[in-house]
Amino acid sequence: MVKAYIALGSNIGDREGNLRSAFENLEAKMTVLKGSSIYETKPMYLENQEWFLNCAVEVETELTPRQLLEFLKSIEKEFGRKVVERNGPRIIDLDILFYGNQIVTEDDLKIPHPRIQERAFVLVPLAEIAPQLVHPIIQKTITELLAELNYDKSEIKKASVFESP
Ligand code: PH2
Ligand code: MG
Ligand code: MG
Repeated sequence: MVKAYIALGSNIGDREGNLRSAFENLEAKMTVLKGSSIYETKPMYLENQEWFLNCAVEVETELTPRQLLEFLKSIEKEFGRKVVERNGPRIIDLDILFYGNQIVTEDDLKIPHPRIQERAFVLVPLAEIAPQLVHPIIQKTITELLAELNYDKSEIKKASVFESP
């Protein structure tokens, strides 16, 4: 069993409903140990789109990184997610952040997720559930990464809280 962290995001339709039902879908194949609050966040990179809801979960899984990726993709597909513009609007986005301490560098699968350290919409929820987690490449904790990131606090607003799993 490996502890993994997954980021969830949605900015189309019933955003909160999408996150909650993705959360339930995850539980079909793994144990969700912790869920962060849900945050409403300003879109990064491509700014001309709706604000996102984002959260992060800690899971325990027997799936390999590849199997986990395929499972997350299958959930995204079930939601009817189309192949969309890079960084553009999405019904649901499920990204692997960490998979234990493992480092994976394949063309279509990079773990840790390469942009964790620049994304407040990932670090803020993650800091709630795993403040002392050490990034296996950068060798800093989530708390440290968040402290080093310059971001506008008004662009990350706490929206609601998952019921504890
Ligand atoms: N996801 C992106 C690009 N930009 N911005 C926010 N606030 N939240 C996201 O989940 C997000 C984003 C690509 O997946
Ligand atoms: Mg993403
Ligand atoms: Mg993605």
